[in-house]
Amino acid sequence: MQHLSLIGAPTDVGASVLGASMGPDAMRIAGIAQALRQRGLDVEDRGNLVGPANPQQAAQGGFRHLAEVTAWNRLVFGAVSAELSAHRLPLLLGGDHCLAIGSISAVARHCRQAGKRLRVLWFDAHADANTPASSPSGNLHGMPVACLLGDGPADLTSLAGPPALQPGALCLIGVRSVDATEKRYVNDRGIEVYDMRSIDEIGMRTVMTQALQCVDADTHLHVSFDLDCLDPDIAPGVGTPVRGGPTYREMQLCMEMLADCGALGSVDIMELNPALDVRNQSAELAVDLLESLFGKSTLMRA
Ligand code: 4U7
Ligand code: MN
Ligand code: MN
Ligand code: MN
Repeated sequence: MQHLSLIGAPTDVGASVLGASMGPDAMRIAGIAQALRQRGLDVEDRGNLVGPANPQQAAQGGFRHLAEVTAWNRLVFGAVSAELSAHRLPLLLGGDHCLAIGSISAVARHCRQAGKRLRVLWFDAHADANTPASSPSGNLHGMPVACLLGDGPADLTSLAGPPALQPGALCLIGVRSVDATEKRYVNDRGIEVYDMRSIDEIGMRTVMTQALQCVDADTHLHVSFDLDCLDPDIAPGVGTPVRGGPTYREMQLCMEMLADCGALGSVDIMELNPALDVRNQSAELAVDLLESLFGKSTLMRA
């Protein structure tokens, strides 16, 4: 039996649009724990972390709310580390995407200790690869990729000691809104990217086959899922929607292929904003996709 722990991180300190702080409870209301238990998983809901409030201040020195973002990421780092040590799969319920710094830093340290190779698939409409120098907004939810690669404020880049990720460990999927400086950042480092054009051209099946090519029995696969990756027609409940994302069927296939690879070790499900949602449909979609990620398929397969 697979053991899974839900960790709620109810904050929007890394974003400018308020409301992602309500994401964890909206996913609970959509029945996340029950749905995963029905998949035969042992699910513990650890409740919500308690961190600093959103001070809603302007950027200082290139960042907004660096102290609060750091405090929240330390909490996430501790909570994710505890679950990994207990051999449980941490499922982080966001909260804005800056919190992936804490969760992936914890996963990276765990992989170093366990001698596992880390592979991170980052599903997002955005590249999240701004640095304080390049960020147009100062919002830290636009910087986690750079922070995890070691480019950002020391408080956030050194949570796990050395930088959490090497560029080759990372793969961005679903990208369609990238700032010019981010484009250069991602290309200069040779980061693997499947943007919407590549999904259009080669299809989600080939994208996922290639993205999972290096995954083997010694790999810990981390999925960091920003719900704005999905087309806003099906997932309107996000703070930074961008039209032209993957369809329901494309994302189902993607989740089923991830389930089949058998290497899933940790998950972030981020940026759900119930204040912008329509009758909780984006939360329900998130739960539906998670069911597929944890092995629900239409028919029995050999
Ligand atoms: B999310 C943005 F400028 N790039 O840095 C920025 F377009 O976690 C958006 O993917 C960031 O939702 C979006 O502020 C962050 C902007
Ligand atoms: Mn995004
Ligand atoms: Mn993001
Ligand atoms: Mn967003």
